[in-house]
Amino acid sequence: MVKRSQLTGLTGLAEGGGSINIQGEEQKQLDVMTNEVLKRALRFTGKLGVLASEEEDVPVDVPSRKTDVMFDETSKYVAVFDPLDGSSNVDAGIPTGTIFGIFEHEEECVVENSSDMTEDEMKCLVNTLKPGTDLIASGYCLYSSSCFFVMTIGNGVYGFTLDENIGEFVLSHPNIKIPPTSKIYSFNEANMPQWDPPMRSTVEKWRLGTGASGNQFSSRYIGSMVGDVHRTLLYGGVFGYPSDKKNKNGKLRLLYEGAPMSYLMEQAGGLSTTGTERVLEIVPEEVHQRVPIVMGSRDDVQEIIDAYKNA
Ligand code: FBP
Repeated sequence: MVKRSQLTGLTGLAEGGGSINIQGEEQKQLDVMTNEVLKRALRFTGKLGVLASEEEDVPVDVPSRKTDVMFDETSKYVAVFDPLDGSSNVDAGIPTGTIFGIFEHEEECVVENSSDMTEDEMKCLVNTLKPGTDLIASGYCLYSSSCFFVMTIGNGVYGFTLDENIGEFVLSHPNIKIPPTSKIYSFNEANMPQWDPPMRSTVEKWRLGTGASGNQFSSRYIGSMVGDVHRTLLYGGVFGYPSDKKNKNGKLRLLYEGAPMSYLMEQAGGLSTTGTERVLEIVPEEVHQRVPIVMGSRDDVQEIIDAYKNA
């Protein structure tokens, strides 16, 4: 759909710009369509209890019907996803992607329901607001020069490339390990003057080659998290959207962007921090909460952590 969007008129804003998601963002047609496709595909598995998406206001209960072909009484899961990350770039043909995370679904989760939500809605929420350390799988699909599928089920990170001739994702990057140090940083530098001093001073040192590794860093930034994380995993580097005076919690969403990508990064031997906290240990309070993120090559991210500690 993404590749043919220019030909099928699936470009531009949904409902001519009238469709706004709970975060106040104008939804692209492709945001809405990709969300629908993922919801249907996941529901069809018969294994899903709840799903939470960037494009859904609240977590959605997915009661699978006994008639569902693959209905399965036993193992149930919770899926959290960003159906089309970087969608602000999609009409210009710049890489975008889908990010997902999978948790166990606790059918019998106990809820103190002090809100006006129904019992079921509350159960959905409780089943969804879990820290990244509870993830059992995560990954992304990158829609770019090639279509890449990169995932972990907690035993290393594996990358596949779509072979459109056979319609299969073929293992092309077994056991991805991110280099411990690097020469690439990837941030929206326009926000740099607003960054916390430890963050700003470390990146300034990297520019001058006076940081801990002595490496002279270069800058790469696509503006699509999936694209920037994919390059960072393969080449090494530090990507992020740190806290700044304007956005105390940065821009990226913890549940379906930060945690799934941090799980991948740690499984590949990298680190992911807010500057002061391990992203995977943060327990979400809201489905769409944002979190400052700095992730990538272990020694370089550690330099940021140390800068915050010393500050
Ligand atoms: P969505 O497109 O899913 O809302 O994601 C947010 C995002 O586009 C990330 O992919 C990217 O890293 C970041 O925002 C870019 O933000 P900015 O344009 O402020 O640099």
